[in-house]
Amino acid sequence: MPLRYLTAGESHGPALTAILEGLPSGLEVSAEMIEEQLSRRRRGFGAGPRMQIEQDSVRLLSGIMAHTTTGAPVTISIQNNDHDNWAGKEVQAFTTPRPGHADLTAAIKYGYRDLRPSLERASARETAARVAVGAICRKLLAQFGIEVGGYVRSIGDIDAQMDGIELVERARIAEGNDVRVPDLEAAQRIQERIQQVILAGDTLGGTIEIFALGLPPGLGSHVHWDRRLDARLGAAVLSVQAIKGVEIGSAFDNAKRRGTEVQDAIRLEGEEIKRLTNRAGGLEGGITNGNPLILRAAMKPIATTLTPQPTVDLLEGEEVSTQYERSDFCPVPRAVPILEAVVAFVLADALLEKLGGDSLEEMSPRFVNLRQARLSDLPMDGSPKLFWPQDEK
Ligand code: EPS
Repeated sequence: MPLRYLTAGESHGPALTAILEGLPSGLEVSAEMIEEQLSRRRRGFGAGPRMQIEQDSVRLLSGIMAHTTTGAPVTISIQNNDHDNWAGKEVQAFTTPRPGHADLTAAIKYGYRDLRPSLERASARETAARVAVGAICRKLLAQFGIEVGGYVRSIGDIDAQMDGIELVERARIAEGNDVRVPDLEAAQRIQERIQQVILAGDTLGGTIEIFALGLPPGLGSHVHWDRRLDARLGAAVLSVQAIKGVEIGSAFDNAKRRGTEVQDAIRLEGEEIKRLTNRAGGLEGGITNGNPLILRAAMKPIATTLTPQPTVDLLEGEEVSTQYERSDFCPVPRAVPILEAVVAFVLADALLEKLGGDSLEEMSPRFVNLRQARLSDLPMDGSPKLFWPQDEK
């Protein structure tokens, strides 16, 4: 893995920190471009009150000199403004785990005597650090003409209708409304539905579509499980809080059809090898094929509901109802930039793996010379071969 990152920080602690290591030198990075992505993450109908408190101002503490990466690890620090409301205050014991949250499982694992440490680190506040990391990865990808975008496909039982709308256009329309839905009629109904659910003291999940354009063919690998790009993308997407499902291309619909109905036929246009459809979502055998990458993620309705749910008070040892912890009601629109960020990280990693290079200067000519899906790049010798000679048994 050429590129890696770590995040640290508690939801109500002083700050979040991310360290991104493995970037080439020569990439221009600014706190402002990271803050731009962070402000996208704060915006979305169905967010909780905390988003009005957080400003997400970024400090870049290492790895950047004269606004340019040096190749050394980049440290990003994001202050938690809400920390001032917690610092020095006694916090009530929290002993009633929410079903569906890490409250109980993390306490079983780590032996906490109060459940707060579970939620402090499991909290989706942490995703601010990932969006910051992703902002830098996006910048790296953009140097090679690669763009990552996304939008909400459905919330609750309401689906957006977007047939015939190009991916970039979907993302543009989605960014223009507070639920990030590329269908304005559905967006309106979704806002109303979220409002109803908030009033009912409940939460809503949904599905999100992420795409990447401009990817060269040949990223990832078929040779081993942990090199397959679909596996790496799947792991990254499933690592995001409340994401419980992932699909590459039309995987679940393909699973209902016959083999001859779902493949993307290989055709020639001059010497260019073209695909007429993209049901595979841009990946074949764990490797990019040059078509747009398309993946979908399912986000569950989050566990923190105003309406009490059945649980156990671990202090009293009796069945009780959950107590409300301040939270979001429908974080699905806000998850779009988060998923874009984790996908951008995996793609930047795969690109660096392909190109090598410690500097952008080294990477650029290598990118231009990458093998493409065209006949002249794929000479075949046409002769028979003895792949497993008898004497080598
Ligand atoms: C979260 C609960 C809420 C959210 C938080 C994630 O925190 P609080 O209880 O402090 O209001 O606001 O998300 C963020 C702070 C953020 O930046 O996204 C949770 O339980 O995951």
